[in-house]
Amino acid sequence: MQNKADSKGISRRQFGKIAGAAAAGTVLPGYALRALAAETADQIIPGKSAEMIIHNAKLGVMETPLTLLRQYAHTPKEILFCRFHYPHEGNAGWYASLNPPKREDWTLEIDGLVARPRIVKLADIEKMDMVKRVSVIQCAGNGRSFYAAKQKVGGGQWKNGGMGNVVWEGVPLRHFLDEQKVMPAASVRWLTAEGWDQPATREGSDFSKSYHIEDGALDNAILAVKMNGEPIPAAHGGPLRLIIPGYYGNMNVKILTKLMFMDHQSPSVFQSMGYRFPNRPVEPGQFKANDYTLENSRPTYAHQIKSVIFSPLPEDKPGSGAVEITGVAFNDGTAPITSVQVSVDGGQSWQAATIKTPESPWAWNHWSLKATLRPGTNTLVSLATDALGRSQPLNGLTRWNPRGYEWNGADKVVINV
Ligand SMILES: Nc1nc2c(c(=O)[nH]1)N[C@H]1C(S)=C(S)[C@@H](COP(=O)(O)O)O[C@H]1N2
Ligand SMILES: [Mo]
Repeated sequence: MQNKADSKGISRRQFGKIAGAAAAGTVLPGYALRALAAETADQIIPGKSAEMIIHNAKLGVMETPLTLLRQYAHTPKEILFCRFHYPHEGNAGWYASLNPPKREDWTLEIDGLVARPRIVKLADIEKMDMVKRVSVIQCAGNGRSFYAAKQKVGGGQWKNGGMGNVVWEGVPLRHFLDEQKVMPAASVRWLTAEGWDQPATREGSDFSKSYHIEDGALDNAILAVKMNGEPIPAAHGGPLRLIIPGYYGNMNVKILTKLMFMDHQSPSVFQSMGYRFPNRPVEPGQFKANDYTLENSRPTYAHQIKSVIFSPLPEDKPGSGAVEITGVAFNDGTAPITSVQVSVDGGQSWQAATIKTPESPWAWNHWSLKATLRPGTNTLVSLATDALGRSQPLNGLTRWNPRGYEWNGADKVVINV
């Protein structure tokens, strides 16, 4: 039997195992029972829309259907995609058992190669001057399912809904980076961020991520305390989250507890093995999911330029004739998006869309154009380019990689009229 995820996010094989064990009278961990019982996303993470697409109930991984995502300029917490890496057991359900300390007890530890390691209270961070960053948060695995046209890769089969456009507010990271000035600069090369969540087993790797201290993206990074004008919900990393605008989701450590200044990067598998992209193009079979080394690959840091068609979608069932095609485009924020070309005939002819000025360099660029749909099959394609000349591959499969990251192929929507 195929290990295919059903709507509950548990694979059929897993379901069989869990159900079989239950029948045999085995005591199941709480999270497994709940995963079995959970029908909809709101039962997994309270407050989430029941319409979310569940990729993994046990880990709280869920995607936003585009029909919901396209309705909001700023993605509300109820529908923002969610990704965690550890199941949390407990009688109250995994989300409740994630149970991070209360806001008033929250601290950030600053440690490593600093002259004065210290513990900063969240309350003190909140007294500092705040800045806003409107930025796209996107899982590096967003679009992974499209690689299946070459060869399916393991992991959540994300379509385009593993992203959102969010208003973050917090204290510039620079303030804390200046700490490193007290040590010989040459020895301090990496900043490592760690979250409150812990692996289920002692051998498990902590979710920690490292960044080059000199990395320019850190200049725009903030220690965020607000999301869309409210305290960040725990599911999205509250009360304190590192936000590096323009960087893939995994680099935006949630429920942040620790910043470490180091002369090496984190040994966590999430830094050394996971969330990496091969330095050279690879073909299925040639390079495997465990072949990654620090030398043959790089971390999934900056967003690749990308566009996504929001409307029309097949479920809109448009008729033939005039139609407005809309969508969004974004990149890593280091250069403006200069064009979005759109085709309704599978790429034979192209038209330029009108791009609305984005709210920030890292935010969605909304684009639209008027086109005509004909009876039969209409293959809509969108292709963004930025001021640095960076563009999306027409065929995203050329960037196939064994962990299925950084999909940014020209977006395609097939509409049968
Ligand atoms: N502490 C912690 N931070 C984390 C993760 C995690 O599992 N634990 N997952 C990362 C990944 S892979 C992604 S895509 C984003 C998801 O952010 P969201 O759940 O707020 O959408 O959080 C990142 N930060
Ligand atoms: Mo992710």
